[in-house]
Amino acid sequence: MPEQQTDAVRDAVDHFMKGLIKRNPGEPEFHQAVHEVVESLMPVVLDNERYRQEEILERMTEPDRVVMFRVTWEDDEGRFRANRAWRVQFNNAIGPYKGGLRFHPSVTLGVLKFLGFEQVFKNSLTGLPMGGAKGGSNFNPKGKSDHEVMRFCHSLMIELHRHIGEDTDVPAGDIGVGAREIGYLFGQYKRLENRVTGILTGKGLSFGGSHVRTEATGYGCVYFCRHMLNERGEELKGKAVTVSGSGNVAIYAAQKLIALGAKVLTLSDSSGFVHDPDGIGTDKLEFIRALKEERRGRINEYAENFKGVTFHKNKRPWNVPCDIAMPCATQNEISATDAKTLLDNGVMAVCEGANMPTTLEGVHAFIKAGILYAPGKAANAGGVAVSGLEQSQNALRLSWSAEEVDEKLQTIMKNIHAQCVKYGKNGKHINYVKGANIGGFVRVAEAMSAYGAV
Ligand code: NDP
Ligand code: 2IT
Repeated sequence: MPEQQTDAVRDAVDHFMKGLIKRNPGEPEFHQAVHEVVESLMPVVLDNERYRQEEILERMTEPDRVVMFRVTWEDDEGRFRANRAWRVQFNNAIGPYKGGLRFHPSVTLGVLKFLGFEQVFKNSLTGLPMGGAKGGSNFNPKGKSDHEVMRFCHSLMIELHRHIGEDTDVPAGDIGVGAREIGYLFGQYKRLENRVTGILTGKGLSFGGSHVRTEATGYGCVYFCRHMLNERGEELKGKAVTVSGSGNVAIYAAQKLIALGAKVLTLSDSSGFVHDPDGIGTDKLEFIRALKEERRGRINEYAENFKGVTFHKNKRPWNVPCDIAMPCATQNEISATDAKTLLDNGVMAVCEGANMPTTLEGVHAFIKAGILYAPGKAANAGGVAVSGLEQSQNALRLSWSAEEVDEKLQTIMKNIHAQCVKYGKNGKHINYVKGANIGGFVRVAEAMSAYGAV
């Protein structure tokens, strides 16, 4: 059974959270991300005089720097439009800032702070020299033409280029930012700085991108899931899996699940989910990949094109009975009720491709039930890990083969799993949340401590 929090730990967490909420009002996602981490770290900090004296938790929850700026661009009708953009440079104790850019109307400073904070721990877990950051804009790419997206990206980079650099801060993609956007952003940086250098990752293969970066988050998540199952003497083959999302992470998670013999029952987008009781096969997945990567369609077209498939409007896939759930869309997509439904239906593993897809109540329910539950900062670290490998290849001015990169990705996911086991094992049970949080924390804390009052 998972261990209980002592009264002293609970009081210290409550006290810490009161201060954090007061200092960061109106940022519920940031509060949630910090709360989950602090629950794991408080016993470690209470036990360590140096960490307390150096206010390590207080410093780690305060971003190093936040840049906020206006992005003005011209739409296809010649109207001027303005959006807000940010770069949250959270912590560079162990390497240059690293983390994606998100373009979505729901983007706020609080959302980017939660993502930047999570990124610090995730990047540390990879073992690579990467600090944590996140950025993005409330720009909505849906319904915009390629030219509009290009003008937006070019305008955004006119400001962002001053704040990034291969040894300073290296952005990448996230929701709404894929190969197309990275191309426009990189081209504008190159023009402004007259330097061709690895200042973004997720680049096209023809201009410094890495093999397997596109697939890395989804593949890495499945590799992590396989390690968790093996820990219990189980295997992926034959398991029924519900996947949410149908973007970069979901598609390549599904592809690897299918390749390893699992049955993928669902995919989703913001309009609802599709349920295919026969399992989504390689051909059917290719249909969805093309539909989504070319930004043409909505997920219900899948149900219209294949027999026996149902579309569930405005619903999430968590009431479909499964062995494994892999949320790969967005934050807080598994509510406390969804978590209960998954548990009632006998789910054995929940492996997060998305960042913070489970509410704190849901996280507590999974941990209490003792199922295999992998938080995003461990399970989805494959994406940023291959971004780190892209930086290495750029610095060396060479390119590794897909096989070489995939092998390195597999090793990194194995090491992250081992760290979760090292710090999260309690008898037969492994608390992957605690394991990931402490595993990610130690390196950053030691580096911050070494620098003195910085
Ligand atoms: P994409 O933009 O490629 O795809 C996002 C998917 O999630 C789409 O299917 C989208 O549906 C759906 N979605 C987005 N917002 C919502 C919402 N509010 N409600 C319901 N569905 C939604 O993004 P990614 O696949 O790159 O990212 C997915 C998740 O994985 C995010 O949490 C991201 O932070 C995380 N992640 C991404 C990494 C990467 O390398 N790309 C690395 C690690 C984590 P629709 O098309 O209708 O908007
Ligand atoms: O959340 C994430 O880890 C990402 N969006 C990828 C970040 C990166 O720099 O590749």
